[in-house]
Amino acid sequence: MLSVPTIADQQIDDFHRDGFVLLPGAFGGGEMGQIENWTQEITALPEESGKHWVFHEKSLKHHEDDLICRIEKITQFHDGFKELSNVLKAPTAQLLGEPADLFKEKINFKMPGGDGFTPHQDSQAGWETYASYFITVMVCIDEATTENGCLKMAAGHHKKGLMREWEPLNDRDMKEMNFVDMPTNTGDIAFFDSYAPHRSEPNMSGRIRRLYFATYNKASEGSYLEAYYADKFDSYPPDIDRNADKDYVFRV
Ligand SMILES: O=C(O)CCC(=O)C(=O)O
Repeated sequence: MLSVPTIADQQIDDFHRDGFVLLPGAFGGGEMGQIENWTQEITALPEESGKHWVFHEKSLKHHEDDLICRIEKITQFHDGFKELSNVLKAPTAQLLGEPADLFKEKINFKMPGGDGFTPHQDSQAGWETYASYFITVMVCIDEATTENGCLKMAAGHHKKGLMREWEPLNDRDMKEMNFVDMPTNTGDIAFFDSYAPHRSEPNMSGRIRRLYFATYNKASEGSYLEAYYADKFDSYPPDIDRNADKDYVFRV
């Protein structure tokens, strides 16, 4: 059984001031051993239509190499990740001020040669079609460093709200922003809101960087996980369900 992380009052204040907060060592070694095993299990499952969603990318180090970059829609197919996404609800509810409902979840693999993420606010990816506000919890599976592409956060700019939908941040948006590396160790967790600007660099090191992300909305606004993935299936399905004649564009 995983423990349920708790956010201290000072950390709640920090979250509201900065748009994000880091809880070092929220999960212990034994718990992270389990999460590591679960990650290996989900990675080893065959890619089948109608199951968890697997996405690939081409390595930036060796162009022919095919890398898994992301696995999404996991909890329905893995009891361990179901437990993890459940225990993260309580601390997220502390920040939301009410119960949390799971909206989406994924593991970003960022293997050696894996690409980074352009600066964005998560709600720019059309999330406000479903609910007004979201909090994402990041669980650090592998140590994330400057070298292997840890998250970089710009504190305080979440207060400006949503800048623009379906487009990442541009130079004008970022004029006043200072993106600072948020290196994390295995077992650290971080919470960030859907307006908190963030980015990350490609992983040109030799060390894998897997981070699990679970996103929640206020339960009073409804349950959207099924609707979100049904809509996303039409615009950006997992690789196994792609039509070779169609162009799929990752926008945010
Ligand atoms: O995995 C990362 O480095 C960043 C993830 C991210 O920003 C996202 O998935 O929206």
